[in-house]
Amino acid sequence: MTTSSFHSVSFAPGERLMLSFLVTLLILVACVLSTETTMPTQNMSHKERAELREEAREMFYHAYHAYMENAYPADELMPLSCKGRYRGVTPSRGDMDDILGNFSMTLVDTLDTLVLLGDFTEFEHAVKLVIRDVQFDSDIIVSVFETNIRMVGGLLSAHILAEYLQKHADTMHWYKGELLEMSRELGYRLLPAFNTSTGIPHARVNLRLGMKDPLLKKSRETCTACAGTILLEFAALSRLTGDPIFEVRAHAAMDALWKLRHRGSDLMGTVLNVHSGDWVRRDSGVGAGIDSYYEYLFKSYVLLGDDKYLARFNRHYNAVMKYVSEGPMLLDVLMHRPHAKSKNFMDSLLAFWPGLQVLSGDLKPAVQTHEMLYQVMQMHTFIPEAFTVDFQIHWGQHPLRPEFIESTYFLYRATGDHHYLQVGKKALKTLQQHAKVACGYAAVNDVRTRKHEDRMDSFVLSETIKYLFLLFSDPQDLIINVDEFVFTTEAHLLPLSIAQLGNATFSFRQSDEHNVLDFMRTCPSSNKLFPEKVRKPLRNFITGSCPRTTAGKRLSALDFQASNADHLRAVYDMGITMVSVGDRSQGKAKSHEEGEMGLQFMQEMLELTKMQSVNQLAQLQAVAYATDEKAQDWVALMAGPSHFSPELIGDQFVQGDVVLARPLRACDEHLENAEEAKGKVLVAERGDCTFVSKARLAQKVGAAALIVCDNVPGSSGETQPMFAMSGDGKDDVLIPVVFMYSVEFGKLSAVMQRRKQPLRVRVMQMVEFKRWQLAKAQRQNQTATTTQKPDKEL
Ligand code: DMJ
Repeated sequence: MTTSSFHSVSFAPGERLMLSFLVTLLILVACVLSTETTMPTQNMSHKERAELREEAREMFYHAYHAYMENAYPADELMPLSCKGRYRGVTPSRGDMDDILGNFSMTLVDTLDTLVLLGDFTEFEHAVKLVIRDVQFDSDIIVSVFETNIRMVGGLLSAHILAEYLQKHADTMHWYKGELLEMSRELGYRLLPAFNTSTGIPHARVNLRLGMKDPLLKKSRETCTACAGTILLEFAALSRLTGDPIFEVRAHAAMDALWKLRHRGSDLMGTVLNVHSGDWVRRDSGVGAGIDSYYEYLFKSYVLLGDDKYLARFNRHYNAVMKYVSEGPMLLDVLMHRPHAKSKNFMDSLLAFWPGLQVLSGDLKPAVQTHEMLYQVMQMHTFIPEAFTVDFQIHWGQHPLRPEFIESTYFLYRATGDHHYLQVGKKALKTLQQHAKVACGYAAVNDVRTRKHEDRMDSFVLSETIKYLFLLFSDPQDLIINVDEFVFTTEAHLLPLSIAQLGNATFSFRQSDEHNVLDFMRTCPSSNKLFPEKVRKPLRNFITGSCPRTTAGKRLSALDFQASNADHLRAVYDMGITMVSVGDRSQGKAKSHEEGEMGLQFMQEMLELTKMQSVNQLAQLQAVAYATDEKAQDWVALMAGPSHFSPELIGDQFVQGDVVLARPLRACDEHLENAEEAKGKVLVAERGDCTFVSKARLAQKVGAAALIVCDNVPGSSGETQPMFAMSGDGKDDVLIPVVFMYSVEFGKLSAVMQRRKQPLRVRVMQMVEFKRWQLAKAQRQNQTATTTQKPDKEL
């Protein structure tokens, strides 16, 4: 995404206002800090930068040709099997496949990158292919959000650029707006999703049947980002076609979302009910589930010049900076209790935030968060999908996402600091070394093992490589002036001049020669904006590879992990003793201050126990089994909960024999041993498809519960934090689903192999298991002389 903040063209009044606003913000911040700036650490020569630009170009063609030659007209390339991924043909990955509509998504998503690369010949060829091959009348349920950002955005941007080339490159004279017609048709196919009582669109729609598909009958939940990332494309669609319906619907959805903010905190949750407007998940951050809602508020203001969106963005922004931002970190809170952190991990999607902060003029926190993310990247090679506040891996996948490179690009454009070129170089070389395969670029299944996945998302071409290419390009290397455009969340280009279009004919205006970069060269010098001063103190923010504990920082109850020895020590120093049977000595605080910290800790613990949904201790699950035939002695293995299945609380448990799914990953439509799985506790291995799709399959075959076991050898709940598996916002899974790391599952598996009979397990809450064991031990002590009664069933 970019705005008019760096070059000036012939601006209309609204645009001029935006330009001056953005520039003023940049100058203000820059002038305040320019007194103590230092020179950048390591400059990059023009030659090296040009070489990297060419390497980014080669990367593009490596991936693009791999897709075109082996996968087109499929939606995606599968880079390991070197073939196309087709919806309904390629084995399903569950709901993850909702992005696929058998409409050649990667090519559509990539069209405008071809223009940025200056490859008009291939662009023209690709546009002809899209017009000839792509059709939308399919009985397929797709994600409204993904179809909008990748397909509608891709078609619109390509249409705009095709007309631009007709005018400025004397080419494509045969083109008569076919892509715009296609985007209009696709827009109409998405519109049924907006027929809700709130005006907030459903998450999914059937391309042919609209909402009449019986599978969509129960549809009611969507994410904030899903509903709030429509306006840029729909406004462009309306203004270019002259049909107001799209823009009207998208504004209504934004208005409805705004009304749902928490009036006290000004924060939004992440999942909501489209009919009632009730929040389903009240976690509030800037990453998964909400990210591009904030982005579209700001960019809607930039593109359309409507002040209300700036005002809304500012309200949310202030709330985020007040409650979510903690130093360079961004940690989810509860929208209605914003002082309570709701997660102890961050997700990689939030890496877009510094880029948005740059555009809104708040450079300092952008530099800080970017620096933190850079260190996470250096520590783990890639930024993992989720990482803890200790910067340990929470979810190790890395699908070659663009967000961090996007922010790097905007920080470079705003500061001119060559540090960001060096960061980009590191990101580029890492992709080359660890993701490049013979047939494109493969996602990384786990950054620890760097094992590849048979997946190359369309955003690799439309965003990741595009932003790398832009980072290493000078404005004169590009055929278009990107500062005349807003980049959508999928990095598609929409011209700022759209603001002036009603039903009028769309036309480009020539840019004048006044260049805001000239101005930035004087005061302040862009080379001296925040280079070392802001970044340097953060260089050691992530210390070594060990989890940080209390050194200088109070351990909060939410961060506390009972399995972490450092945490136990810190808690002991605060005067809190973890009492176990046979050890009833009282803890004594080391010092008065630590005693107070202990009290605060206990208060937080009490607070947390009130909030079952975020209390990790209470959420910890157990897979328990009897060690003897009479079921007298039981042991429990640690397991994690899921966000999408019913929580086992109190004395609830599910009991059944353990059965391994065949195939073990349980990603296909059917299980070979479906009959055997009925009423049992099914085990499926992590990978190939989402947790929730495995759960749906287990439920379909009638399993009583599902255990998902990790696919990373050696992983253990003893050494890494337990997490709750994420779903997709729907609540149709009715059986308990728990996650076991490899070491814990290995123990279970060893017992299974030793037994002649099937192993019977109970899936339950760990706290409840402990309570049960404790009660049993006390009973045994009290009745040592009397006859032991059989253990009471839970
Ligand atoms: C892209 O499709 C878009 O950037 C979206 O807004 C969020 N995620 C992916 C890339 O990570």
